[in-house]
Amino acid sequence: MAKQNVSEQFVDILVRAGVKRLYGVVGDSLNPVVDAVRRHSGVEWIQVRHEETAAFAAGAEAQITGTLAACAGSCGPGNLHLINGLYDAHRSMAPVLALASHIPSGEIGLGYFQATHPELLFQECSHYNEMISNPQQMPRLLQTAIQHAIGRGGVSVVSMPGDIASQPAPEKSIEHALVTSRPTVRPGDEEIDKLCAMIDKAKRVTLFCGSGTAGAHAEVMEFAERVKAPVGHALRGKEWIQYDNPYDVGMSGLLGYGAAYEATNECDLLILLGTDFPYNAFLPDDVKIVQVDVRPEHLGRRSKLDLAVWGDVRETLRCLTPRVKVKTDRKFLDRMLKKHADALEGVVKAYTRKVDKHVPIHPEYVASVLDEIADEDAVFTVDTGMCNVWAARYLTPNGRRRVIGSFSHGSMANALPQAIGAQFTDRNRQVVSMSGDGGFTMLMGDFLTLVQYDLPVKVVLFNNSSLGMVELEMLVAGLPSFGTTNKNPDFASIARAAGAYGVRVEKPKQLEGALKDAFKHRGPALVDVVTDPNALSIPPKISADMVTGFALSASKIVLDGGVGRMLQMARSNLRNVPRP
Ligand SMILES: Cc1ncc(C[n+]2csc(CCOP(=O)(O)OP(=O)(O)O)c2C)c(N)n1
Ligand SMILES: [Mg+2]
Repeated sequence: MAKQNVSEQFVDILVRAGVKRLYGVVGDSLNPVVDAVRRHSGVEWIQVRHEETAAFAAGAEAQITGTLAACAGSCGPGNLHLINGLYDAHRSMAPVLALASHIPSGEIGLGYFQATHPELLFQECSHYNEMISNPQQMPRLLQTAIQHAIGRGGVSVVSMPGDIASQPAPEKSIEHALVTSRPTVRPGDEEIDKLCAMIDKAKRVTLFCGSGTAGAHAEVMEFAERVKAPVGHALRGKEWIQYDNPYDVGMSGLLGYGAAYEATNECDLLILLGTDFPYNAFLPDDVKIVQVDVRPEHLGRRSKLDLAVWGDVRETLRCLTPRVKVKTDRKFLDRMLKKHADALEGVVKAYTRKVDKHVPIHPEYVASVLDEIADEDAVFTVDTGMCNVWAARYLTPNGRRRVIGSFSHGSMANALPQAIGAQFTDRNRQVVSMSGDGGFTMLMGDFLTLVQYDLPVKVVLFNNSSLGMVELEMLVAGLPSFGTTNKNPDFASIARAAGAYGVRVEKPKQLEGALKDAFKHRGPALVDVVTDPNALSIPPKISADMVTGFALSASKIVLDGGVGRMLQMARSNLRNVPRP
């Protein structure tokens, strides 16, 4: 076999680690690697218009497949543009390998054109961040980077000067065995014993679930049944745990609804399952709390713990469930289920508006129609802003749909680039980008990527000509809104001019048909829905102390809007509850 250069070996190893495509923008220092990609049949170069898109797309791909994805940026500005998307991938624990190509090795530290220090820049958004300054570091350095990204779940950055990338690789590429999946982590016997004893002693157990419950739906349900526990969730746990869940008491947090807050605060033992829920103001400080997490560094960083259990949720529950005593008293569970249904009922009553007639179109109406007509296995990507609220309230999870957002990093403009990454994993799956007008225009250049690759992503634009979420924040803080209006074009015309399908919807009665037509279209499509900027989920009456009060609780009150199909679910769960 002919000797490889460093770039060829780099690409070869990525392919063996399961990477199917490399998202990025070409540039001199990166050219040797891009050339190696061009010559390798196992990997595709995906040309985006902004490197931030590359990183978001790779992060989404990794979140959909659970396997390594990759992106690249050329030296200096090219890799600086990656950063925000990499922060998001890292905080979403998505295994992503980023190649930050670097200025010529002989010029480092001398203020050369486009000089930066990638080893400093990417420090905070990676588990591993090293430079290849000598071909001898290959292939071990890249393998180590890959193991970090997969093993620890997050980003690894490899920076590499262009001149090193074209040098011969010293060792020929051996078939090195790489870790490509994570192990199951079972807690120690002592922890299981202690946890069993605590559960057996407790009278009212509540489970609160995060994204660590992915793949553990059956185990959580079985455990909840055994100990008669209400099950609440954080936003990132919703897609994994809310469906087919007779113990569901809703979501806690700023966008929360239902009785999750009550269930987590009125129990005598709260078990946090795979959640790094950040808002500790919503967690109780006077009940016993146990946290189960596969990442020991997450244990106890949100609340005081009475027991810290290092293990993955599924494995922990598998050990635990047969060992805890069956509880027969459903009083607490039934009371919480009732509270949950009542809470949703109350909200629906307070917010019943003629949304199907309201002009400008109410965004909640858009979200509810979307939920009705989208495929059972659709992927929704959701922009940070009010779209988060609509997605949390109106998208009905079913175990097959996916909902991806920037839920931990909270960046705008995530939805379109994440939709690109999601769609590349499967061109036949419906991918819907729920975009805000602010978010969409921030990385609008990459709408052209949909056209360039004929990706059938459907962009549903919640066009309220406003940075709505921030307007709401200002309202809650008692500030006049300022700097929040967007002067927007007709986005549908822009989409059509770009070569995509584009339609503008201003009347509610056009909405369903327009969405269905766009979904039927085989290529990229944009539905520009002109939504009401004043249609935030504001309760009919806001009292002065709500506005001037603690911002968190005030926003929560303001955000207590519609609840979509959740009410039906809550009602059906109540069927099992005996009437008093
Ligand atoms: C990169 C970035 N800049 C600023 C913010 C602060 N921010 C959060 S939501 C938001 C407004 C989003 O506006 P839009 O996309 O139109 O969505 P809307 O809330 O109007 O539905 C802003 C400015 C952020 N989260 N990320
Ligand atoms: Mg907006």
